[in-house]
Amino acid sequence: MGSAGQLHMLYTCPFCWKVRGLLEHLDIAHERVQVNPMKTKKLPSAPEWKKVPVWVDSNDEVFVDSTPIMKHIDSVHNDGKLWASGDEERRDKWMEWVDLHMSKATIPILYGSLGSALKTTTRVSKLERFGFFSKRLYAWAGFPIMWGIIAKKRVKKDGRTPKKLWHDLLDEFLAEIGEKEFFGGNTPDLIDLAAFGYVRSISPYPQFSQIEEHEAGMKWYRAVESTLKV
Ligand SMILES: N[C@@H](CCC(=O)N[C@@H](CS)C(=O)NCC(=O)O)C(=O)O
Repeated sequence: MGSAGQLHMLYTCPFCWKVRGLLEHLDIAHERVQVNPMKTKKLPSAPEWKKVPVWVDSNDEVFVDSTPIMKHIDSVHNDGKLWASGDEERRDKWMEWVDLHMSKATIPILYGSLGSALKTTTRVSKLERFGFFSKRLYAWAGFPIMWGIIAKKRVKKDGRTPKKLWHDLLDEFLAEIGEKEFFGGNTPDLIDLAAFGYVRSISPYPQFSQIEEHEAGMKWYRAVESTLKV
């Protein structure tokens, strides 16, 4: 089977993890282009859109923004079955909830304390395809910026520890799932895969153990993971 398209991505970007999970769940052959974090101006969607993920399909058509990309891939390659729902109001509300709350919770857990910010930036500088100089620049300049400027403000504003924040989010999400195994019922749908992508984006870091302590959350997470064809 030929490639369905190219995913232009950063390895550590949570929005890219959302799309990657979907592609793996549907077992869609594709190419991954790991971009240099300092060169998002060179993306096929630039200059209008300088963010990853960017999806370029086999006809060279360009799609941007992770949730619209997921809906597009599901509709073209899966008859829209993961987005179809008997209760569109519930679906739309929770997709918005996932994108609003889970996306904001990744920075606090990764960069919210001096120690974790240092661990994360060291790991990011190894995982991403930086250039020779930008790798070194990021490794020492990235962490005070992420920790001192961005993460500290967010943690303070929220008031909870990053771990408590994640456990609360998982509680809320699982309460909505109720007795079923997934948000989508007996099988994951696009909401499960989006939420899964945000959680999975923490998995390359030692801080993931704080999320692993949420037993019910991990049960759901591992269940979604077991549907991926990787
Ligand atoms: N709403 C977008 C957000 C994407 C996003 O913010 N990506 C970050 C990386 S995690 C990025 O590319 N930032 C580069 C920039 O803003 O110049 C999505 O869901 O795809």
